[in-house]
Order: sequence, then structure tokens, then C-alpha cells
Amino acid sequence: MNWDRCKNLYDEACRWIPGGVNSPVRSGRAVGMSPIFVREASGCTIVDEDGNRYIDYVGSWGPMIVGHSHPKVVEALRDAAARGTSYGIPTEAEIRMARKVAELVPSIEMVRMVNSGTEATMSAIRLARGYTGRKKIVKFNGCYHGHADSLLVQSGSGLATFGIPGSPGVPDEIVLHTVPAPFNDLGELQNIMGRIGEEVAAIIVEPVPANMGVVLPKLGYLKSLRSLCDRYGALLIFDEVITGFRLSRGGAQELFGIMPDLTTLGKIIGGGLPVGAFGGKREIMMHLSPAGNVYQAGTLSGNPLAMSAGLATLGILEERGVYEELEEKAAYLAKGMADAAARAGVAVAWNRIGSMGSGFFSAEPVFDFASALKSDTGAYAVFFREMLARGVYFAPSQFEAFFVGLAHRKEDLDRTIDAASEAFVLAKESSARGA
Ligand code: HOZ
Repeated sequence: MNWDRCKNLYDEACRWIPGGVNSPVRSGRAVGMSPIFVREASGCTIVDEDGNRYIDYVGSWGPMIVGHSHPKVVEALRDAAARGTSYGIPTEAEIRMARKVAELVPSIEMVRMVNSGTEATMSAIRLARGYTGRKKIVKFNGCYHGHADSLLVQSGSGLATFGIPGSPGVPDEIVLHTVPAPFNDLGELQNIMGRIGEEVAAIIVEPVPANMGVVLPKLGYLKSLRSLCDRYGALLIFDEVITGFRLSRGGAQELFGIMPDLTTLGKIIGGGLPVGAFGGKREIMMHLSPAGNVYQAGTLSGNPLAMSAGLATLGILEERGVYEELEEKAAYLAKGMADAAARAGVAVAWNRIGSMGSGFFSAEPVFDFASALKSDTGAYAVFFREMLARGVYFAPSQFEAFFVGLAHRKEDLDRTIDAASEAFVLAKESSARGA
């Protein structure tokens, strides 16, 4: 595969953009590559600036569940753009979106639209603090809730990818109120809540973490979080930026039957446009300005393009059989890849739920951040590069998820499994050489 133009673009990008990218993980540094630059995408295929084609399992890190440039989404966007791209004045589409979200997501009675997942979690935390009058929040190691100051503690995603615990520029005094806990370790959480439970405004969690790679909650764990919050008067915040509308129409909370107090959303709800949202019980949401006094605002919030792409995407997801199809395709892919790894003699711990999953290059099961970090990231890097060379794009980090969408066809999945059969062998050889 020739990447001459992509490499030139990267050199040029590095002159004008720090690190050549607008978000760190996509830089490819963790897998020893410079990034590809995308020219266009359609269905499950992305095409780079050198004309190379790839089957895409990143899907813009989750939003493209119905595929790239889906005709219904494109039509909705065209129609909205022709009527203006932003007004900063309310539109009917915002009401349609709010009503749809409240209809689909079990715990949400009211919702506020924002512009990214980071904004959603940052605002939900402020609301939780404003509502409870408490300062502390509990978050889990390896969970990533965007890059707001108070949440950059033991985070997944880019921080896990680059092996950094936090970020310069975040004052100690700010993260003083953020208490990290190991995911899936109920005993430790009970100890923490026993000590400081009455000062905790909220426990925030990705109900199925997907930013340290995908990690599944132990049986009953989410229910125990709910009980602990009730016991100590703290709010339970589900960060469903990734799991929302993916694990089911109502997200992880519907799948597991747990009602959080607040939920943050992003990615799919914007159909590929920059968007986020947070919502929950009316009684709590009514504390937001201008109904209440917890301040939160945004010029582009509820943007008509984002609403139209989001509503079109949610409309497709409401069609019958969609989640069964996603499950079937993802199960087929995961089994094929697991078999390929086993044939190659590579130890991979597979975690999958619905249409998202991760294969950790590890001989041990992965159930929290510490076990995820035991993965052989060098072997993953070889795997990534070999898959790319065979026309398959996985996340350029061991600590991110793969996403299957409606646009993946059986032949795409089969081609991926064939590529993986070769890539696993090469990853194994390279790790045996200590490369
Ligand atoms: N934080 C996102 C992944 N979980 C985006 C990474 C990127 O685009 O670099």
C-alpha cells in the first residue's frame, strides 16, 4: 500500500496543528505510524488521500452505527443546511430530539443538548454538585469522561494510550475532589463510600467502559452502584456517550435494567455531527438555568444540522430488527477473529457486548484498568499495522473499542477475519522476536 500523499499531508499538518492532529489517539503514535488522512467514506468503507480503501471498525469512535454518508442522514442534512446552519434561537427540531431521547432512554425525563461528550459530562457533574450541594465525585480508573479538568484522573482513552496518569495544567486543588476507584471492585468502593459517602455528589461511570478497551461490568455490579448511591444520597451518572443507542435503543441502562439519576450522551445522538447531551429526572434537570440556577450554556447547542443528522440516525435505529442484526454481525466477527487468534497461537482476551468489543493481547482475562494495562501493546501495534496494510482500519490503540455497524456486510466481516488470520501470525512472530 502506498501512503505517500498521507505522509506529505501529515508533514504539512505538523507545521500547523500540534502533533498534526486535532485529537491525540488518531495520530497513530501508539502503533508506530503516522495517521492516514481520509478523503471520503461511504457505508463501512473509508478511502484515504492515496486512494487506499479500508473496512472501518472505528466509525468515528462510535457515531457511525448506520454507516458513513447514509442516504437518509445526508438527505436530512441537505434539507436542514438549505434552511440555515445555525440561529442561536430555538427550533422545533430540538423539541423533537428531546422528546425522542426521553421516549427511548428509560431514566431521562428532560434533556439538555450540548456540543460534545466532554461538555455533557462536565455539565452533568456541575449539575450533580449544584443539586446535592456536595463537592466530591467518584470516578473509575480507566473510564474516560472527556477532557474536562476534574475528570482527567486515572483516565482511559488517550491517557491510557500514551501511558500518562493525568495532565499538566490541571491544578491539584481541582482534582482533589475527584476520587478514583478500581472498576468492578465493589469492596473497595464500599470502603470509599463508607469513608466519604456523605460528601459525594455523584458516582460517574461508563456502565460498560469502552475507553480502556471494552470491559464488562461483573454481574450485579451496576445494581450495587445504584444501591450505594441511594444509601449515601449521591447521584448515579451513567456516561452513555458510547453505549447510548448502541447496546440497545435505550442504551446500557435499558439492557441492564438500572436507572441512573443522570445520563450523558454523545456520538450516535449527533449522527456524526459534533453533539452531546445530558438528561435525567425532571426534578434534577429543573435546577439548570434558566429554569434553575446551575449555569450551563452554548451558542451552537441544539444546532439544526446536528439535530437533523441525529434524528435521522435515531429514526433508522428504530427500524425493526436493527439491534438483532448488529448483535449477529458483531458475534460473527468476534468469533472469527478469536478463532484466527487461537489458530495463530496468540493469547487474546476478548470482551464484547452487542456491536462493540476489544481483543486484548493478554493471556489473562481483562476486567478492570490494571488487567487491561497488562496487554502486549507492541503486539497490538503490529496487528494494527498489518490489518491496515490489508485494508482494515481498527483503532490505533489497544485501549479503544472496535465498533460494528449496520453497513458491515458478511463479505466485509469475512475479509476482516482473513486479514486477521495473517496479522495475528505476524504479531506473534514479532513479539517472539521482542520487536
Ligand atoms: N477520545 C476518543 C476516543 N475514545 C477520540 C480519539 C481521537 O479521535 O483521537
